[in-house]
Amino acid sequence: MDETALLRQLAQLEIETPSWGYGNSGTRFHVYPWPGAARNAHERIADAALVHRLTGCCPSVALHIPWDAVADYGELRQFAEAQGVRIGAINPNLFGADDYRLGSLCNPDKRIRLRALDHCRECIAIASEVGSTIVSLWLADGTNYPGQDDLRGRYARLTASLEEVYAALPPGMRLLVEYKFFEPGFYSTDIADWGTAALVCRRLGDQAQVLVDTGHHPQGTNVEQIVALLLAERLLGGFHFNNRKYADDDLIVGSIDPFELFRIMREIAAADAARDIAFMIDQSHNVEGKIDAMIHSVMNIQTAYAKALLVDEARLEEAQAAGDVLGAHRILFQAFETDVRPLLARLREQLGVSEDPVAAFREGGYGAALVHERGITSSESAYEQL
Ligand code: RM4
Ligand code: MN
Ligand code: MN
Repeated sequence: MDETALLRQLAQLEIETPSWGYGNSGTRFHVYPWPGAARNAHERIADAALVHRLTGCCPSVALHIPWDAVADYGELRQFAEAQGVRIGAINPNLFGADDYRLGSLCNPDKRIRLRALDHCRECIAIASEVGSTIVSLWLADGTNYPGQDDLRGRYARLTASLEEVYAALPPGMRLLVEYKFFEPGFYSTDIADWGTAALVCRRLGDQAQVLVDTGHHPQGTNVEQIVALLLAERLLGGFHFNNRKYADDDLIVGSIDPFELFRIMREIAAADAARDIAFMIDQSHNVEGKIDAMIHSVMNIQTAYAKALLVDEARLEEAQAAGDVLGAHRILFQAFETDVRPLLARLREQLGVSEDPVAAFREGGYGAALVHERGITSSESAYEQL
């Protein structure tokens, strides 16, 4: 691929950032307030818009309802548009209420299942109102002890509930079904893996696709193979990017294992599938600043994708067909080892942003301005509202 074609492909990569990545968040043990962190939906959207201005490639922001609930979604949409971004995926929150102790859409109590269903319908309506085409569903449903509930019964409730959610989707709206192998359920999780999510999506129809959160797999899982299979089955809807060391750590994507991120993006590049996929970040920044961490994450995804586009697919195919194991591996690895910083600098020049957007944020006085405007707060953060 020549440089013009490479730059065109790279310029098409759009990354959605999450509102909840801009507020204060923490572990079970403590939330450390970050000076100037966003305190409400409007401020979170404003931060996402700042990230877009500095990177030129993050034109949308995902919302979590009710963390980002407002009285007037038309006004919120206008606010976002005035800031230069649009509202992206709407994430129903089916874990932040006392009722959900035994689950939401899989709860044994029909009244609670209906409450969860109503919330999903409300999120679909919100998505329509703000002009979004994605509802992104993660269920915290599961059990803690063998015998606590009937596993087949829970699966039956899951599919019946999701069929109701699916029936409420307007044409053109997609339901992305996320999976996670454990937590908060420690014995069973109702959508534990990509296979379950894929089965459920198949059952629902074309508007349902799988969402791969890169932090939601057991240690050592070959995530890029999951991506390859879902792509082959046309079931890959999008990503929640973050990185993990041990479990669902929600660390900056590419910070622990940039090679894994490269391998994932290479599957996308090889299938030429970027335009059909929602690239979203799902991170919580607990001990670091939020905005520069988000920008750094965006840059890591661009770096991985740039390297992925450099894989010499023709030579690789030849080596594979010839059974040249090491030769094939070296071709892949050569792309990973390439320094793509000059290429990305040219991309950013074209996008009209700094060649180092993290430095542009850090040296541009933005942090100090936000502290001046918002002060230090620990009372209205997303996670604390739980
Ligand atoms: C979950 C999952 C969801 C996210 C919540 C906050 O682990 O990743 O996508 O919305 O955390
Ligand atoms: Mn996620
Ligand atoms: Mn997660």
